[in-house]
Amino acid sequence: FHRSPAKFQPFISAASPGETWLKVRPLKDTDFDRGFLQLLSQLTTVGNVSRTQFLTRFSQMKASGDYFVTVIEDTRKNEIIGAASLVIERKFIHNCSVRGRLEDVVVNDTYRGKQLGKLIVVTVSLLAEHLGCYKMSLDCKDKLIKFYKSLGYVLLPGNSNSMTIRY
Ligand code: 16G
Repeated sequence: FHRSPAKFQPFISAASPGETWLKVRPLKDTDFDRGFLQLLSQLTTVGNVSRTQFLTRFSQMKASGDYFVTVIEDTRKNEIIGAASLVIERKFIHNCSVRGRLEDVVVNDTYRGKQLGKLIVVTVSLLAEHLGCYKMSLDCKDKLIKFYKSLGYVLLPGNSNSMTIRY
């Protein structure tokens, strides 16, 4: 009886991401030199962000205490190959609760098939839960709905239409 090997993906976690040379960890200053911004440019426009601009923005994020940027590093190549951010939004509602937003999820497209997208989204989602978020939300392209559904995210028809105004 032949079964697809894809159904028998090994168990992976942030502590054990499937390959000894992959590391899941928080973003750090030196990731500017590990291609962090080049990775983000696989998601959308990054622009010409200088080292100083990167460091200033990152230190603002850290000072606020509400940004948790998680990355996957390929330690063989000294390169960032995956990233996802949790942004905490403070509320009055739900007993002054906090809401999580999953942002800027990207995995280098040459690392497909290693379940790294799942790994980084699950890692950041667990972090949101751990930090007391009452819900976690995201915006994504149509083609990624299936992926996020497989990780437990749901579309709420009629209830939570995402709307945008661009400047
Ligand atoms: C996607 C991202 C969002 C990112 C945006 C950039 C996820 C879950 N969603 O919606 O975080 O900021 O793309 O696209 O990663 P934009 O440049 O059109 O705003």
